[in-house]
Amino acid sequence: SRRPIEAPPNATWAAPAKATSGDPVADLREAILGKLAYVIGKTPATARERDWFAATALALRDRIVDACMDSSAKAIPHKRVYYLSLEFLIGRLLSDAMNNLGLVETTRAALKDLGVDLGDVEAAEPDAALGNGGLGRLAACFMESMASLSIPAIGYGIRYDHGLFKQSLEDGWQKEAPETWLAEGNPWEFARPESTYTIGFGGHVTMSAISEGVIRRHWQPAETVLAVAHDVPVVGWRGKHVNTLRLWKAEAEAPVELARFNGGDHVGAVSARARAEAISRVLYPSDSSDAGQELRLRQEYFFTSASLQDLVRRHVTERGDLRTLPDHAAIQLNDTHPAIAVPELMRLLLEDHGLVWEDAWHITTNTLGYTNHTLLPEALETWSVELMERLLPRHMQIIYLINWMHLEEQGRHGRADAAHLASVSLIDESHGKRVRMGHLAFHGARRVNGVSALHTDLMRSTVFKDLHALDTDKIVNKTNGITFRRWLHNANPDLTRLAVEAVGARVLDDPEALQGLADYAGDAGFQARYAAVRRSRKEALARIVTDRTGISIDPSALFDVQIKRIHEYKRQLLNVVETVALYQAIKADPNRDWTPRVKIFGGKAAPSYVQAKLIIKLACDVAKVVNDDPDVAGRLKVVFLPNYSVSLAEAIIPAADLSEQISTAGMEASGTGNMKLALNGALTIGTLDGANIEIRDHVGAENIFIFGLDAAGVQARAAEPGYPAKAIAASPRLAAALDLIGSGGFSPDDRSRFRPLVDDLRHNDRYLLTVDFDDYWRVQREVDDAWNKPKAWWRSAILNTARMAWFSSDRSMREYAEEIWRVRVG
Ligand code: B1H
Repeated sequence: SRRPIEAPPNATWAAPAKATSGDPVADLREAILGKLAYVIGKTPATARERDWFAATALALRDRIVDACMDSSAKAIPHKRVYYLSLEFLIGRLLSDAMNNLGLVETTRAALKDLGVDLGDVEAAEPDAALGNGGLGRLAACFMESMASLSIPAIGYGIRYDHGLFKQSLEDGWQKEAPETWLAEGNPWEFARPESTYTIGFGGHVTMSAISEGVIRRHWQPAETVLAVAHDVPVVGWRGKHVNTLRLWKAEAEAPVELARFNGGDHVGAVSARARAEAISRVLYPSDSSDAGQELRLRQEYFFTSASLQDLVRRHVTERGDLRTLPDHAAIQLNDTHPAIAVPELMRLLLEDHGLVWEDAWHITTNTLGYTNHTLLPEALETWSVELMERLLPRHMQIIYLINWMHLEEQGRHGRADAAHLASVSLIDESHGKRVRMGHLAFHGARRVNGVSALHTDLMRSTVFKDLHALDTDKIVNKTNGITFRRWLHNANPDLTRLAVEAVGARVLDDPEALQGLADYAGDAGFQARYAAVRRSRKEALARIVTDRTGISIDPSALFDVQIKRIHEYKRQLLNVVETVALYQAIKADPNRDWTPRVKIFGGKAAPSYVQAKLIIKLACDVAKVVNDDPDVAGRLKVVFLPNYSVSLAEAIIPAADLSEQISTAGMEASGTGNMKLALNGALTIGTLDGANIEIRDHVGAENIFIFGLDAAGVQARAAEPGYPAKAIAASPRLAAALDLIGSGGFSPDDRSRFRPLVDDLRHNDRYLLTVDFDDYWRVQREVDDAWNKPKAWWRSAILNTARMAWFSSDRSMREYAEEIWRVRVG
């Protein structure tokens, strides 16, 4: 059933450049065999699935290179987008590459000739998990969309040896193990040692007078590290355009200090190497929280400096004069992680290229764009001035100078009052001196964007209020999107085939064609086929669940899914408490016609996030009790699927009936899982937060389940003292569920285990779980009733698929291209 969709044949599309036999299957088969023998060094008899994967990837990479040579043979593009991101959560690339090259069926047949199953080969590809969650996955979707829209772009990031940790559950407790995606190499990448840059750290700044009154400053770093480029080609839809994801690997200038080695210090001789290579060793596993350590700042500066040096060099080679950089380059900062780009670009222009300050500042502020992804105070990056002075002394000087001019400017506009200056200053002096990276990026960028309409409004009215007032055109909204090639065509080929049959193959090129499905929403025959697709995906997921957890689930039950990083603001705990209340209700009234449900959770907690790990443990402990209780058998099951990842998401999303998007209003900047689930026809139960609001506007209020306080309501209620106690007192159902959890009802081996969670809800409840609980319960029961009216349910599901077209990341990228980057599409 993973028979993907082949787009209509196109004569010039993905044709191999080399001499061919005229039989595409035979050509690809021979190419794969050639890679297996001459690159991998194996025969079909000795090859493992992983070897077949590598051989297949290498054969397809050749086709991408052919397409690439075609597109780069074209003239130098007028303008390029440079997307700087500390994270690219790519997942697997094989099905993306095959699908975009139109070679899914060809590859399947070629492998079949060799006695190999394509599905097994796909499963042998490790996920490239170079990101934590939504922010990193967004960068991956944007890269795919830019390639598909033929927007010339280079993504810049870090080639982490170890991506996001592997999660296992030991008796319900999260355990982390290192992720090792590169253990057997990466067949997609090209190492480019000729593109290596030197990155400095520490040291001091010297001055020289170049003429009377003109002083130049020069940074003399104490330590240098090399950044070596590794390129992964990103092929767009129908193989028409190929972009590059350039990931930097850190290497030492001298791999061994021979003098030390010869002196007998064999370990010390390689210690500088270990220190250098540590920079690209491992992804920080924090999502929506500030990592804060020195190594993190080293990572941020390392990849930002390498990327800017690379693009400046390219510009000088192609155009000669750096003054035209804004005409030919748009640099997008994915959150503040690359915000050091502001002083670094200034430094390169001033020191390496001899420009004067005014020109350098003009170039910088007309080239950079900054995307904000969160307003949570604990996630807003700041770096202590002390650390910055030690690690990046020249940058700290430049930041001080930028800030001095910025604050002077306020004075000229009659805004020299201390409160205003403190609010717009790039330096926070309220608890030690710290550089506000959000303010720095804001001030250094031509455009600043939020990632959903609500989030952008909140940027204007809260964190960036005073900066916004200085230039009300600077903040723009760019609601997130997802690439339909991965999240519909590849993840759900059966649903895609159904859509193609209903509205035509045009839907593969233009998601707006999905709107045509609305005509079939009430059609009994179409509903039956749509439901059958869902059923088959649920059966497949049920097998995965049994495989990985030993729990058996019934595919005819409602699959209620919450998959995302574990975070208090995302309120997995609200879902678990509701599960407990439902469990109690079923036990109290077992003969009612309860709607059978399977609650499915997936997600990782940051390793140091104690509360989040306890929430996972609670979900697992509740699962154990509920799944073993014959009183609720056939009506309620609870599953926590370990090691949630992009590839697991691809299996879960097509099988979901209900999508949980229940964050405290105002706290989830956008969400993108919400879009993937709704596109695949899961109905959303959610708050008026992030992009949920726009999803409601598109799918229609009658096709989504909205509950709880809105962002304004949250602000107002959070200001009322004692709100949790009041809410609990007003809700016997909530009180009973909390009592059972808090008294050890799910942890007989340690009755006080969950007291910290329950006590926090009773006395603190920063995320207003207690306040939203009753409304959540009420709407969940509406979901139960709706599930029992299948005609209306499937109508809503089909309308969700039909009306999610706008959430394609192609739309997002077109908007960025027009309004931020001013670059031509196509
Ligand atoms: C998002 C992050 C994030 N917002 C810090 N912020 C990180 C912050 O390693 N760190 O320190 C890592 C990630 N991630 C997410 O971005 C938002 O929470 C989502 O709502 C949004 O959909 C996504 C993409 O815009």
